[in-house]
Amino acid sequence: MALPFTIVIPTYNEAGGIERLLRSLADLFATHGLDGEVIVVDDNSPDGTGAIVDRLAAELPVRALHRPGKLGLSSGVIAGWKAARPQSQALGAMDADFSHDIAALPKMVAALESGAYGLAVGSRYVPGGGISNWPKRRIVTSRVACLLARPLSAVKDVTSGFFLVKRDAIEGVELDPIGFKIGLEVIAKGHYGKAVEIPYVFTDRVVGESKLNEKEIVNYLKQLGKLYAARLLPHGRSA
Ligand SMILES: Nc1nc2c(ncn2[C@@H]2O[C@H](COP(=O)(O)OP(=O)(O)O)[C@@H](O)[C@H]2O)c(=O)[nH]1
Ligand SMILES: [Mg+2]
Repeated sequence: MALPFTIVIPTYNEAGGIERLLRSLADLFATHGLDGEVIVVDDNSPDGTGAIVDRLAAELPVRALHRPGKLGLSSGVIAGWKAARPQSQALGAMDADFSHDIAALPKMVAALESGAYGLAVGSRYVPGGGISNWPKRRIVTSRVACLLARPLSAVKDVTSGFFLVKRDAIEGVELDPIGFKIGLEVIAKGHYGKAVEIPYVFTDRVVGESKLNEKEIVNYLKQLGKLYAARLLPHGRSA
């Protein structure tokens, strides 16, 4: 039997592509016999993304969670997981802009289903993975970001926003809702046993705009500081 899972897509101004993505996911679930639920967490996008998802909820395995304003990517994913249907045994995240190749998703589900892994990470940085059209500046930023987190995990693509984790691996784990990198929180703090990286080629968005800005880079450094402090300071203390 297929492993029931919930995948959360945080959105802010993704009206240009969200319908195509949700239809593609529904087709993928049907083709591969996946028992997936999609929750779109929309932060009152001025471009009407939330209303598009509400309309599609009548015909696709998707529902929208509406928040009153732009509250951040990671906190959106966590809010979506809290709203996941009870039968979902795995929780995941992906972006709304087609950067994450949905063809990797059935492999991620299969990895968890096999029982060998508690976490499957869509990865740009293992053989077969890559980045197709990012500007050099973004590639360097991403590489440095991963390097800075190296001591925290053996996972190569530690800043990936595309992953699926067993629900019980993060139950009771305090995930910091700061910034963009919810994947790093899960990778650094989850009790998932073994992780596997599933290669995919990241493709930069062709519709809409990136929401990554300097503030999110500072948030990432703060997040790293907290994770290192939690590892290095005596038990029970944090920075
Ligand atoms: N709900 C919500 N989603 C967000 C927020 N910031 C970014 N996102 C979504 O998070 C995903 C990744 O953002 P994106 O701008 O593509 O970042 P990039 O790929 O690093 O350039 C997209 O689906 C965005 O719409 C936010 O504050 N709230
Ligand atoms: Mg993007």
